[in-house]
Amino acid sequence: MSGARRKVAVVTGASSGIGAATARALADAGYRVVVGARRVDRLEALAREIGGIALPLDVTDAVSVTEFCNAVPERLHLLVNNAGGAQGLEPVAQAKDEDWAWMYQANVLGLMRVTRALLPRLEAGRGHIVNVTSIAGREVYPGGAGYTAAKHAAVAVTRTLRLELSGTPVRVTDIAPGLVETEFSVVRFKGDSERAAKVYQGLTPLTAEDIADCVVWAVTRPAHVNIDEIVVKPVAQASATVVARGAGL
Ligand code: 8X3
Repeated sequence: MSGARRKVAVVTGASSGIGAATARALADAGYRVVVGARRVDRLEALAREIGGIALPLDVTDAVSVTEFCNAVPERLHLLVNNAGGAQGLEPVAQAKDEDWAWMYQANVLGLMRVTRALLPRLEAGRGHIVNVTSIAGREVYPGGAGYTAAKHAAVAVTRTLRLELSGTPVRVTDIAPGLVETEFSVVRFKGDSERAAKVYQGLTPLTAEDIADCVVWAVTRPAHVNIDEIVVKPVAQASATVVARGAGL
């Protein structure tokens, strides 16, 4: 398809994991993809690979979001708010202000800022907003309060947006993954890859590509179909805390 006629997608947090896999899958599905993240070297390699556009983006920084959104092409059809993450697994009694502040910035304020800036273009393009939240937006677990509270907020923002966009053609989808093996836990445990690996031991976790599949499926339904939410977990995971490790699953 010629560049001019291809639909345009923005994917945030696209330098690795779910974001990068989603950018690849959308490019395969025919989208021209604008990828945003802090790690520009990785982003540029990805953009070269998929014939997309790499733009620096730190969703926790309002100025960076403005610069990013100003550089996004005027024609826009899809926004995938994927940037986010967890920091720490301390109980509330030992909660660290800086971890909580970062989680709210990355998972909630960042999502709001990018969405707010790109909404007029999405409305003009009869677009679609996909927010990658988490089962942590539906459940809680010990040590997870900062992250689960932020993801619950992201889910609330997503649901609110669907109400506010009623009567417009813009679709709003929430993709809520469980255990996906990416850099998520390495970031949560601040570089402790041994501790991070244990999170995925004794089961077959989801891959970033499994989530990208969900995104592509949701956005390729006919224009009158809104997939409100997809909750997706490994077969071995029944809930955030009930995980059948060592069951051969
Ligand atoms: C990640 C899922 O259960 O580790 O979003 O919080 S969980």
